[in-house]
Amino acid sequence: MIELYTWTTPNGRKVSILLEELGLAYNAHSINITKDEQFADDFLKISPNNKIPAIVDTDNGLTLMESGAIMLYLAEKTGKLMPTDPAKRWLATQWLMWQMGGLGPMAGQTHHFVKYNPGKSEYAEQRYAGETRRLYGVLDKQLEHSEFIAGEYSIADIACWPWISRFEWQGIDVAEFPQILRWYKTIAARPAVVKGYQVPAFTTEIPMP
Ligand SMILES: N[C@@H](CCC(=O)N[C@@H](CS)C(=O)NCC(=O)O)C(=O)O
Repeated sequence: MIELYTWTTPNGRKVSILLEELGLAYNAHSINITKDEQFADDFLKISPNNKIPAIVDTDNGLTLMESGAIMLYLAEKTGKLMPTDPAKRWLATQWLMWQMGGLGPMAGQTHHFVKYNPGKSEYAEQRYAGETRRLYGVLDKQLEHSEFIAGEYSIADIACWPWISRFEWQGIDVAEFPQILRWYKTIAARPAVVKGYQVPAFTTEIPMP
């Protein structure tokens, strides 16, 4: 059984969507980061960086933070959603790292400055919104050649998709990125994505461009 500690954010949804796709049994525990629950002592034992998501695998007692590490772990545990062909496997790993080091942090800063603190720093708003837009262009180009990011549907897609689902917060018109639009809608229609999006609580329907 997987104990998932999460909140309704892109990083949290990456893991709940993956768990739904894998069909693994799990319990979702709310860590409400708007009420500082991520700083509670009990949670820090699981997630020393005081951020969601984190998991405990009760099959073996393993505790993990960092969504990218959690995704790799769950894919390896089940042998699913990570290509077995070495070249494709590394392609999926490359794009997972691209999400972890690029799309997630840049889009996250765009949310911070553009959505939640508009007018505080014009430089930061332009810097992060511009970088997020550039990353959309990079992803759109990758999707020109294949249906999914690494050819077949994988954890790379599941890592990126919840960040793209915040396109409204990022001031992005997804129609400007036709390959992302196609890819986004295909993934949004998957039953596991529809279900995993609403963990640990219903917020809104999946935004549709
Ligand atoms: N690199 C981490 C980032 C996790 C992260 O930034 N989580 C946010 C929510 S999406 C959080 O818990 N924020 C609470 C805080 O910063 O205090 C991961 O991918 O798991």
